[in-house]
Amino acid sequence: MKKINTFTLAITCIAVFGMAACSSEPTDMTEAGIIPKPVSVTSSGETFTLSKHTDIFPEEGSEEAARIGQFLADKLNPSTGLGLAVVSGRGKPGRGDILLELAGGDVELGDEGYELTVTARLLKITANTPAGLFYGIQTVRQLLPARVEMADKQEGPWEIPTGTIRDYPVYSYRGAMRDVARHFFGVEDIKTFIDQMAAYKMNVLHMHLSDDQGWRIEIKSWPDLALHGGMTEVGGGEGGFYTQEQYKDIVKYAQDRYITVIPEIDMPGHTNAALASYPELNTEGKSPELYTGIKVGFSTLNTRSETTYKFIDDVIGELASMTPGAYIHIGGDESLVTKHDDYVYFINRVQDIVTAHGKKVLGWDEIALATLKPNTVAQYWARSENAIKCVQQGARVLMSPARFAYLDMKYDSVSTYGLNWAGYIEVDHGYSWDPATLVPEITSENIIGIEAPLWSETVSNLQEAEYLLFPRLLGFAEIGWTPSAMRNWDDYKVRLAGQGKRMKAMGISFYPSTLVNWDHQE
Ligand code: TNX
Repeated sequence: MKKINTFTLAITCIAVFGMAACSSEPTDMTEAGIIPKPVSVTSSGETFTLSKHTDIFPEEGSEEAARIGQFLADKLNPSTGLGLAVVSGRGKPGRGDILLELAGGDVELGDEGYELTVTARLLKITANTPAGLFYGIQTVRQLLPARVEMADKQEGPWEIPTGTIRDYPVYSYRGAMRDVARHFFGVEDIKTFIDQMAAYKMNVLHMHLSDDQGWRIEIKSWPDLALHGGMTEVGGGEGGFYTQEQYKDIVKYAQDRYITVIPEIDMPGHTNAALASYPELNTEGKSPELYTGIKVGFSTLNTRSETTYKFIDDVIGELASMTPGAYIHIGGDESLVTKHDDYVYFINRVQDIVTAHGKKVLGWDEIALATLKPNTVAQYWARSENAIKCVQQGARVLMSPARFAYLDMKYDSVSTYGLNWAGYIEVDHGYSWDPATLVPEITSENIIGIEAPLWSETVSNLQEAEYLLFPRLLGFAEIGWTPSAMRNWDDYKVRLAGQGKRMKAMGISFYPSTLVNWDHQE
């Protein structure tokens, strides 16, 4: 029945207006299938159309709004071919234009929210902050046909259903982690991922920069960390590292997309690459060989040597100077060969070092064994008793429960890549949990947000990584953004199906879970 109606409509359209004016695109904004699901969507049943006359008007006097306007133009121009331009400070928006307004004062929208008002005449995004405008733009992308995401020119029309969206996130920390230590991923791969995160309104990229198998960031005062410690990876490949210039480029690229990079140096365990590079960091004063296997828990820095703390002070100092964000991640997981007292002493001293460099500490949940500073955050991955201990000390928690949020777990027993020590995580399982109720003792006031880590023991290139990342990342983005009362799998799986053609258009090699009725048609 629906098909016949659409067909009849199309015929009528062609007869009355000619092809260009008509299409079967939905004009109901509530059916756009946006991920993360917005807080409220009200449809008004008309259509706004982008044309070659469309201009983008950013808030006058705001360079950042102008930059966001340009970001939108650069996203839409290749596929639409419309040559949208940003027209700072000239004239008034007219029919078919886009307005980016920094208003302030709408308390409900907060620091990251936006209101999108689309009429047949005008598309307007209002926000208190540039970040809010940026997220509004990501929503606009999803209101356009999926082919807008293609890199080359596509056929129009470029229509958007009219209505109003008011939208803001539940959590201020919506993160993903990339392990570039087990297998190295170059700058371009990471930038691609940053763009993908931004499309789904995620705002923190945690970079796991060192582990037993590799040290991936140039440290000028200890050059062999990268030069020697970075020269291999799991399986014995050539590894690699980021020069400080390259790392700063990643940080800036992320910052331009409202994503904060949090660097992690994992210690005192997971340090074989550092130990192999400098004998004086070892308890025995002797360096081990580089390591290319995937065992964990066998290495430790010498926690009772001042050389170790000089080393950490130098490393954290160089990292802090390249880190605009508030946090440095100190790892702290699986230090199985570090004695308990040594571990506690070490974590306490490293917290002081990080604080002295003006940053706050993030660490895996084991750090709860130490005396946490009030602004330290523990990342819950394995043991709820650790996370509870952290909350009891007045610190807060970042939720990354391995059995739901680990992107390196296989989807099922026949998955091509991944591990399964925390179980299989099919797309529905990864989506269907609530950070605020998972551990009864940890409530939303204790939680800064959610992060989904991708450990890279089993993946060594972009396509392999994307197989594990997508489509699950979209679910984690939604858990971080959308109120849990508005989320359920049956509704989500239909929206996710619609994202299939978008991910395809963006060039993402996602895992086509059979739980989702993928909609590849455009
Ligand atoms: C546990 S999660 C680890 C990592 C491994 C991961 C593999 C965590 C803090 N430690 O070293 O890569 O499992 O899933």
